[in-house]
Formats: sequence, C-alpha cells, structure tokens
Amino acid sequence: MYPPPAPARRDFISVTLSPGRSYDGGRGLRRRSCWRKWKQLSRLQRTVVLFLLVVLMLVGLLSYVHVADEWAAVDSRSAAAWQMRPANPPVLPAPQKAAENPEAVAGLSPQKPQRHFRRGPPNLQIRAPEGDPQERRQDQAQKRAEVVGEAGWGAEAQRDGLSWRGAGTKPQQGTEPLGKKAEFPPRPSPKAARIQPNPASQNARQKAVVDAFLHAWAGYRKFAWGHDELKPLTRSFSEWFGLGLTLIDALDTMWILGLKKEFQEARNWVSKRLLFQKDVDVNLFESTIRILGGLLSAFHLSGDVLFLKKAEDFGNRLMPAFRTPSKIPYSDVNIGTGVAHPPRWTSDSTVAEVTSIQLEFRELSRLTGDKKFQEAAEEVTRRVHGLHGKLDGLVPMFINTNSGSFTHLGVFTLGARADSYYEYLLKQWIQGGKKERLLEDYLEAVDGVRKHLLARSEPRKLTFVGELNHGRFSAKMDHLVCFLPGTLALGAHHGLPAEHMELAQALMDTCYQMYRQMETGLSPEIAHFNLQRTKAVKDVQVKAADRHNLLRPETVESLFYLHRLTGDRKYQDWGWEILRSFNTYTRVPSGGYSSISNVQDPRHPQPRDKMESFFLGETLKYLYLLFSDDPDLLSLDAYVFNTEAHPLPIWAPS
Ligand code: DMJ
Repeated sequence: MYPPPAPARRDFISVTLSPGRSYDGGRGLRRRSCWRKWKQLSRLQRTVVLFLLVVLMLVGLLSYVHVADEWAAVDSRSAAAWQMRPANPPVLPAPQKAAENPEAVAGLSPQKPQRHFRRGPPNLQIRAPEGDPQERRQDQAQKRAEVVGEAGWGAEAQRDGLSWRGAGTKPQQGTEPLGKKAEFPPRPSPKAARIQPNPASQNARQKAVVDAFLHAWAGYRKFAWGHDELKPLTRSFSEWFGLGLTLIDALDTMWILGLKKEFQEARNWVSKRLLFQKDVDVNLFESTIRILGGLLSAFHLSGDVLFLKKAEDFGNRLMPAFRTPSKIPYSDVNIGTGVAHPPRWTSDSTVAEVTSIQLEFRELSRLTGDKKFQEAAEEVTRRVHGLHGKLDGLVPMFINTNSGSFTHLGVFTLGARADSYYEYLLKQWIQGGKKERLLEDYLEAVDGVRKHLLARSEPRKLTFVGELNHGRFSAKMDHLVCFLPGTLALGAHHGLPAEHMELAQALMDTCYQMYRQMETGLSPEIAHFNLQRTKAVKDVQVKAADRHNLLRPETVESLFYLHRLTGDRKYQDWGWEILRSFNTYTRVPSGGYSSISNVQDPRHPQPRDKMESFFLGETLKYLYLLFSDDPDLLSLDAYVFNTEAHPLPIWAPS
C-alpha cells in the first residue's frame, strides 16, 4: 500500500572481518584503507569510537593501580604479622638497639602509606610521610642546626623572632584576639628551671627506656612524620585531628630523656608546620590534655616561648566549646571555623572530659595573663560541684550540655568517662597551692569509693575497684582505674590521710597482678575479678572482647608514684617486667610499637597496627621516671602531672 520509505541515513558502526584487498597489500595500502573507512564513518560514530577507547584506557589504568596496591598491602601485612610473633615466646629477648637499620629486616621494604579509615573529618589532607619538598628542606635545615650543636637550641628560637621577653614575637592567628598579656613574661618556677636533661647519669633501665623511645620514634619519624599516629605494621599513619599528635605528646618526654637532637627536630616542625587554622573538629578533652598540655609542658621544660605562643593560639581556638546554655562545654570544636557541637547522637558530654581540662586552662591563664581560660574551666568545676545525682562523692558518667545536669544516673565507675574527674580534683588543689575547696570533693569521693566500690578477689584477696549499676555491684575494673593508686599516693604525700597510702599500695598490687596473671605479662583493657572461693581459678578473669592492650600508661604511672613516694624498689622491678613484655610482644622490628588484641596468647598476640600517642607521651615517660632514683627529677613538690603525663608547675611549690 505504501511506497517503501527512502533508505534513511543510519548511525551504526560496521566491522568488516574479511581481510579484503588491503590484507594482502603493503602497509601503506592498509593505512589508506583504514583511513578511508574512518572517513566514511559519521561524526557520531567517530565520537562513540573515541569515547569507548578513552573509557577502555581509563579502566585499564585504574585496575592496574588497584591490583598493584593490593599486592603490596598483602605482602607487607603478612610480613609484619610474621615479624610480630616472638620466635621463642616464653623467653624475653634483650631489647634491640634502636639504631638498627629498619630496612635491614629481611623481606620487608617500605611501602606507600595505606589508604585507611580516619576518625577525623573527611577534608583532612593525608600526605605521604616522605618526599615532601618542604619537609626535605626542613631536614636539611635540621642537619645544619645539628652542626651548630647545643648553641642551636636558643639560636633557633632567636631566628624565629622568639624570645623570653616576648617583645619580638610574631603574631599567631587565632579565632579570637589574643587576650590581655601578663605584664612580665612568664617564667617557670625556680625548681622547674633546674630541670635539665642529663643523659650521663642514666642507669641501665633508663637506657632501655631511651632505646624503646628511640625505636618508637624511628617508626614515627619514618612512616608518620607530622601525622597523628603511627601504624607500625603497614608503615603508615592515621589522622585524628591532623595536628601531629604523637609529635606534640612526645616533646617533653624527649626533653626529659635528654634526646636533644630529636627534640630540636620536632621543635622545628612545631615552628614551621604546626598550624591551627584548619577546618577540623577536635575533641576538647583529648586535644587539651595532649596538645595544650604537651605544649605548655614543653614550654616549661625548655623555656622556649614558641610553645607558649602555640598553646595560646590553640587555647583560643578551643574556647567556643564553652558557649553552651549550661556552660558545660561541648565535646567537639572546629578549630578553624570556631563552631562547637556535641557528638552527633547526643547532647551529653562525658563527666571526665569536661572536668579534666582545668589544670591546662588554669595554667594557660596564669602564663598569658588572660583570665578567660581559667574562668571558663573553673565555671565547669563550680557547676559540677553543686549537682544532684552524686553518691557519696561519686559522679555519674554523663552530663547534659543544655541542662547542665548529670544524665544516666545510678551508674558509677572509676574507669572510662569518669576516671580523671577524681584525679583533677586532687591535682587542681595541689596546683593551686592547696587552698581550694576541691579537696572536700576529693576526700568525699575517696570515701565513696571505699564504701561502694571496693571488694577483694579470690583466691589472692586482691583489693580492686568495681562498678555500681543501679545498686548492683559488678567486679569489673578497667585498666584505666590503675591511675588511682598513684593519685592516692600523691594525695598522701601532700598531707592527706595515711589510709590513702595503704589503699594505694593494695590497689598497686592488684594492677600489677593484672599484668602478671596474663600469659604475655601485659594487662587486658578490662579485668573481671573472681569472687568465688576456689583455688582453681585466677583472680583476674578476662572476657574475649576485653583482651586487648593499647600500650596504656596507668599502671606504670602509679608505679612511678609508689616508688617515688615509698622508695620501695619492688615497684621498679615490676615496671621493668612490664617494659620487657612490651618489648617482647608489641615491638615492631621496622620501627614503633603496636597495640595488640590478645594478651592471653603469647604465640598470636595479634598486633593491631596502631601506636597511640600516649605510649610516647606517658607510658615511656613514666617508666623512665620510675627507674630514676633522683627525687628531684621533676620533683612532686614542684610539679603536678596532667592526665596525659605532662608536668606543669605547682603555683606555690612546697
Ligand atoms: C590518656 O589519654 C590519658 O591518660 C587519659 O586520662 C586516659 N586515657 C589515655 C591513656 O590511657
């Protein structure tokens, strides 16, 4: 019926498989034939062909990169895991020399940093640890400084325009204008000024700590330089705040251990690379105790005002956290934008977090003459002092930033989320010259612990601190609670009842047993104490989910106080055992130490590929001080340690 339509111009690609004439012809003929065919294609056909070619090339390239990375990661993980396993587990090898070349370990070669999940916000930049030209320039500058030698310490500060008088200082950027300055530049207390590193007087155990530190530092320096934490197995790093957390946490430890070269190199990084003007959320508590505390302490020990300027800048950036309806600070604050907020899932902060920033904020006010830091932090203390919901001085674990009241009432622990509340009651009282009424809260709380939380295990009758959950006692004790023997001993030293020292000693035994009764000689994160009268079981029981060890400091911290204040050398011996266990089960040959997942399996301790900053900031520092017999090395009458082991001067030293 209808005439057939005229043949339309159709867009398609035809492929001729027949070799045709061109097959037999020469190359020129073939080229001409291809070219003719290409010219015969429509514009759309040509575009499609070109597009497909580009896509194919991209897919090929991406698959190649991915497969190469995967193989490198698998290689490295299996090699590192193999290296972590002690060859002869029950025998503790002598510590290795930190100077040993990590590259020399058979089968291991450095790899590019792994992609990893970060806790920080997504816009943090992750840079390769090596190869940064600016970093290289710094390295060269550092080498030049080393040639200058000791004179370089002060000279470096002068080059940056920094001086004790503060007159020639460069302005630092902050979210708020810097506050009113003290009329005279701050100086450490006279006793504090006497602290100088003296490597010549180190004993063998202290040298072993220095060796451990250098080994940890070598890993950090090589694979995580300027980043928050070392991932020693994959030889890379992780970011939390993106502020060189480990480096800052370790500054004063390097000073105390007499590691001048390392201190100077880290100081250069702080001077040139530590910038706080960045869009990043930090946790108020963690950044206060590690960064603010670390900088203040580095300032006091070295006298280098660079650290104070950085501390002031950082302190200013934390202040928005206090702008809440209740004056109880939010948990997080963006140090670039000045926006503070609670965690995503609640408007609560934890009690330990809001009550364990006072030593640092008060000291920052004293040094800068700007009272706002102290006022904001002390307002929190005042409000918490008057709150309902306590039980004989014991506090719940959460506090609401809108209402300012405790929440989750009826649960009491000296472990996570409450621990350093008690520690800072005592330490603020000591810091401020033993005048403040905080002491009453502390004394009441110690009585509360005695009344509600103490129990004794079977069969060894170890005194431990359990938890209370709506009237029900639980025989569970976090390793974190092992700060308590040290704090109780410190209080007794400063004139509190002698029974505090007795309790400290009993709890110290328990914390030691939490290490001793494990197959690796390392404590689990959480212990459960046996209450049944049977000789068949150990006092310390561990649940599968709690078998990890994060290289935490609390037990060696308390050992330091107990030895310093009683003179009993058994505490040094216990610390030595612990250091040896760390060396056996957590030391990674290519540099650094790693948390482990199973303290009960010496054959497979399961390294977790993470070295927490507090291992350098606290654990190794306390071990070094524990092995010292010199009571004037950071005298407890001149200094008070913050909860991250950063010493701050007592305002009116006794
Ligand atoms: C450190 O950051 C501090 O000691 C804090 O008080 C508790 N947690 C870690 C160490 O375990």
